[in-house]
Amino acid sequence: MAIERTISMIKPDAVAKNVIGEIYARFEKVGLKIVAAKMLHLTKEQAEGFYAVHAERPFYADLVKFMTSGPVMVQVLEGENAIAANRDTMGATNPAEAAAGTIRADFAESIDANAVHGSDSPEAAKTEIAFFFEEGEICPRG
Ligand code: IDP
Repeated sequence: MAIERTISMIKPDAVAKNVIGEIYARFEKVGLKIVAAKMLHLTKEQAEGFYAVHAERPFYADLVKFMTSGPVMVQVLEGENAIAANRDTMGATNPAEAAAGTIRADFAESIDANAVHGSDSPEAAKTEIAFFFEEGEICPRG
């Protein structure tokens, strides 16, 4: 099995709900290790850049507004098949369709305020990690 790194972001709705620790516990339970983390309040430019792939989608403006509405907690997760393991732990984009016991089923409000982001491919993980972290800010834990 491949050891991978991926980006996880706890979105403004979940930070406001004060469930950062509960969400971290879900990662730890499936063997994902947090190897870097920072809290930040995204600027409009950062949110637009991070979600540039969705720029043509009808929900883009609302997504940027939501993502800048409060602080987010961003972390690099490391572990076996980390990208898929994180996506499985998050659950489906729409919390109404998310499997029981997933982060979105338990903490998300709606398809736009859906608690967490996770990279969806190795290419996205690489780009998103570089978007938030310098290599020297990541601490491999073995
Ligand atoms: P993902 O976060 O599960 O990877 P994506 O399709 O990449 O889902 O969409 C990125 C984010 O855009 C979602 O997490 C959600 O916040 C928002 N989004 C996606 N589809 C819709 C929609 O149909 N309406 C409103 N917001 C949406």
